[in-house]
Amino acid sequence: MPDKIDYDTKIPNNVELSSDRRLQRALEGWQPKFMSWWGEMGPALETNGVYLRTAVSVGRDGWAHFDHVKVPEYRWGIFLTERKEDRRIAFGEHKGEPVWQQVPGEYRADLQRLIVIQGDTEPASVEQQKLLGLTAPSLYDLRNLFQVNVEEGRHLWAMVYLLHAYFGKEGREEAEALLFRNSGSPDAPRILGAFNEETADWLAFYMFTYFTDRDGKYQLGTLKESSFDPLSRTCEFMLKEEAHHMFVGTTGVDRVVQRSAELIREHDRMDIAPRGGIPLDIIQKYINFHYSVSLDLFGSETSTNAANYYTAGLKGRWQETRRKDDHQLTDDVGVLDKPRDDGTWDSEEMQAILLLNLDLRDEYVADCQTGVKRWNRILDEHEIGFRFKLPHPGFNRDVGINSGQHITPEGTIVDEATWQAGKSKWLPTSEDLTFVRSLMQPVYERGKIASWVAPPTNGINGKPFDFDYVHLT
Ligand code: BYC
Ligand code: FE
Ligand code: FE
Repeated sequence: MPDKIDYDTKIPNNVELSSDRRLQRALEGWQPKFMSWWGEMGPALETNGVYLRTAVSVGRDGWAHFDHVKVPEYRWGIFLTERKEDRRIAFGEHKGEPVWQQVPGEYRADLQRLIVIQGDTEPASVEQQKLLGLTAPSLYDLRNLFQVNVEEGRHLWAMVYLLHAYFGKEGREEAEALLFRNSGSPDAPRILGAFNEETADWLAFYMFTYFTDRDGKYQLGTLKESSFDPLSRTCEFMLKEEAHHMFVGTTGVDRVVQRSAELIREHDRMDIAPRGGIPLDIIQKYINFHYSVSLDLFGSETSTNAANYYTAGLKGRWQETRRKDDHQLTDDVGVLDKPRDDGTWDSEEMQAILLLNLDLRDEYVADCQTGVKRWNRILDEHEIGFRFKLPHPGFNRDVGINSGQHITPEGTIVDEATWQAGKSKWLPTSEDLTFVRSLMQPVYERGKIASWVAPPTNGINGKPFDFDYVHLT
């Protein structure tokens, strides 16, 4: 399996695509459909070259090459990490057996479903971010948006490759459907809820890349453990790209908080909206929204689907191989906090294997806390008493045991009237959204930046902030 990627072919790849003519033809048939989807649903802003990274190898060092590229000419391709000889199944009932290079018939439907759900999110996010290029706060940010977009497009390629290569006619049909469903479409929406929400402004974009791309990181982490080796290797490479998406989110929110804190100090008032900054309570409402919507992506706290995927060896736990247990979970128990009808909380002991979605969500929540800590440190440095908080995991939920309940950010179970009365304090109101949108004026001069966000401390690939990251037409 070559480490280097072959760029001399129509579809760049390191899977020796040219040795399988049928597969190559099928993917070359899908390629123009992808391109017309990109043209229609991809970034609305036309540019004349963006400073993008392209994968040159899948090895540990030096995998990326940076240059100005015309976005529709980006070389999307199929990149899997190298095969590990003698890789063994790490969990479930097949633990210890060699991993699978083909799809076992009995798991075909489940594996296909997992791949389709994963694949569906990738183009969805590109669709959600379609208009953001029209209002970027700097050329640096514009470049990062396009980088994220082309890589999510490549993640779609990653899943489509698996569908074409291993799932026959049904797989090819699912690959078509991935271009047919659209974010927010009333008739053919994307599969998961969060991917039908709008990403209407740049604060939402930073929050999305912090909270929602982070779900992607955790889900890919569990699929990387899969016994189906091609899925595992694909996800491993996707995770390398994902690191930049995390970076865009973390530092994006950092920079908004930094700028707001500066304005609060400068004008000695919390209401910095008239001074062109985003008030901290609006940032907190955005956190509440994006975090709660992203928690829905983990599915129900108790899930027989997840238990079956685990036992079958299709989807593992976060860092499965580092866990110190039998990796089968036949006798293990866990605890689930449940809201009671009388408005109090109950803890129920359950089989751990039924709580795997919750197990992954707990890992995710702990990771999200690190962002909140960073943002509070910025406030602290500016001697501002306000503190950001993640809301209670039951807050504003549509999936799992808390859906249908009204739970405040503090975790109090309340009635409908109290919820309605509190909502405008907890979630962005239409006035908040209109205000944030009013700040979104494009700044496309080299080295300049919008009023509501601080410049980054470093540029991309060692370049300065005022580098010409994007050539506009
Ligand atoms: N919306 O047993 P349960 C990313 C359905 S993000 C609507 O709890 P399970 C990215 C569910 O289908 C990562 N429906 O579900 C980020 C089931 O239906 P059936 C994406 C939902 O299967 C940013 C029923 O409810 N990857 O990569 O344990 C930018 C019972 O549910 C939802 C993956 O998600 C929902 N939110 O868990 C770009 C990995 N949740 O069977 C990209 C693949 C559940 O009763 N997917 N339902 O008809 C999975 O592992 C699992 O399918 C889920 C759900 C974790 C999503
Ligand atoms: Fe992705
Ligand atoms: Fe991502």
